[in-house]
Amino acid sequence: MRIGLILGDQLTHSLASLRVLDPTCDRILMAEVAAEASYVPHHPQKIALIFSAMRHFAAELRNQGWQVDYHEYDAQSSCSTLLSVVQSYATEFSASAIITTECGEYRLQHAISNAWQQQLGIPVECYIDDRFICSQAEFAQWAQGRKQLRMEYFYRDMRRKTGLLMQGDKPEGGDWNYDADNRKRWNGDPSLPDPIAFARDDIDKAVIKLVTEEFSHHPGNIDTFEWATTRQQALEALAHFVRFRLPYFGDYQDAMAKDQHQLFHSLLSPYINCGLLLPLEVCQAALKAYEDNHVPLNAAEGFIRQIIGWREYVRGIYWLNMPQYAHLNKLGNTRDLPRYYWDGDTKMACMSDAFKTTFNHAYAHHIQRLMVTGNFALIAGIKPEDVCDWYLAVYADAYDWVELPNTLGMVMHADGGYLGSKPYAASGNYIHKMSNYCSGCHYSIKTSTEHDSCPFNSLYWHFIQRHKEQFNGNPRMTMIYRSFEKMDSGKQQAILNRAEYLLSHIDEL
Ligand code: FAD
Ligand code: DLZ
Ligand code: SF4
Repeated sequence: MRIGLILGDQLTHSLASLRVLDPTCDRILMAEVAAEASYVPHHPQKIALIFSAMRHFAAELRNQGWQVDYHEYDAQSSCSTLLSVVQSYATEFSASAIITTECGEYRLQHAISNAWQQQLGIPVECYIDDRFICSQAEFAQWAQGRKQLRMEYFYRDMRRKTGLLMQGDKPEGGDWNYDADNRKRWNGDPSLPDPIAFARDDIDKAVIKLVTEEFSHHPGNIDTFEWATTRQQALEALAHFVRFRLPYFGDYQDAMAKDQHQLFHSLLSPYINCGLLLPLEVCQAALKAYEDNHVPLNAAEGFIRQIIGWREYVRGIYWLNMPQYAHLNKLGNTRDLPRYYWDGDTKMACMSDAFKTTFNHAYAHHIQRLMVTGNFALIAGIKPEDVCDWYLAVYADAYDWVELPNTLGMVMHADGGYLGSKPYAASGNYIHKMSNYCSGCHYSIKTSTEHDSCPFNSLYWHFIQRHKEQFNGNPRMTMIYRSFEKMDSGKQQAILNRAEYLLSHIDEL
């Protein structure tokens, strides 16, 4: 008898390890444990989503005839780690081997591959997670010998590999990427569809009660829990997105609006990441909508690019570079994460709105993460490890393999430009152009040096000046340095003084 361990982000019926196991003689083990639920203060909604989806998945497996052992969360349990639960069941059933699928976190994968076999005294087999389109080995091969890794070229290979939006060997419509068409500001038109809602069953209710009792000290509200917790519901969320939001996804992908956290985004990442939906089936649904003339090419392409492009690319980078990647800090940042990242209380309207959706929904869309909270952390010089811990804790879709490269690489540029060629630093003008935040803000977007000037405006130039040595030679940044040099020296100094003041009062903004 073998034990198949299924983790909280492996809730897929076609999972590699499930294909190897035999329901007539093997057993499945799933476990809610304190070590996984508490190593960062995960948002209560993230824990509730994972626990409830795990319990529903276990019930589905039982219905299919599997023997499932399920360890429910118990703060008093002597089994507080995955290893201790596996140890206890392996002993109870005299298991001959443990069967696993590659997991999403270096920390756990390293322990499973390198220590568990010795600790358990039985073989531990680990199968490749083929829910991903590009395996770790394939990515390593793609990266080998390249001077620079760039998502765009990787993405084109994934288009060729999957055949998605391809006409023979040519991209549909003639171009690979329609990103230039995806930069509209949203002014209320088209109107937003109603969000999808799900009925809560007994499993959901029991989990929400448990999480309320055990994890209310973690940041975030549980009362506003709206996530799907079964594959069936996740499929409904996919269909709802494709029907109502995907048509405008491309146009408004970069837009932001106060109190509108979803806009035309899918909110599917938590389901794709925990296994309720497969990345390829999500892309195929978008492709079909394009083929049926329901959505334009820039919407289908933009959406598919995020999944077979960015999602697979960051995963490749993660596994190629761990564990040292997690400790990179190539800009030498030393500042602590400001208080408002945890309590949401700031006078900056854009940041306040991003925190509000984060705590209420365990979600913020990509541009809020990248250009608001991320941009601020970058230009204020916050320690990358603190920023990464925050993103890992507060979002329902956050798993180390995807959160870390996005935060440390894309946002914080702490890998020195390995993942992306240029830091995504911006002044308040970018936020003003893409949102309606600034008109209702305590700070003035129009100025940089006054006592009420937008903090982004001076911090941006402080960042640019502070890292002149690193970025001066970057051809994509030449224009930026020129425009600073063109300012008269009095203005330059006033901007830098204002930034210094803000940095020394950073918790008060
Ligand atoms: P949509 O805008 O509808 O996009 C569709 C899908 O594309 C997403 O569901 C997701 O699967 C994929 N996708 C889009 N962008 C990315 C990307 N950059 N990397 C990987 N997949 C992408 N995404 C996570 O899944 N988990 C994380 O922990 C995470 N942390 C992030 C941290 C920072 C600092 C930043 C800037 C981005 C992070 N992202 C993360 C990427 C992205 O912001 C989210 O995938 C997206 O906001 C999820 O919302 P959605 O499903 O509505 O996405
Ligand atoms: C995120 C998470 C949480 C909060 N809790 C559990 C858990 O109790 N049991 C479990 O198997 N998985 C959990 N997860 C997902 C894990 O973090 C995930 O298994 C690792 O990141 C490895 O991929
Ligand atoms: Fe954000 Fe500055 Fe606009 Fe205020 S003025 S909302 S701080 S960009």
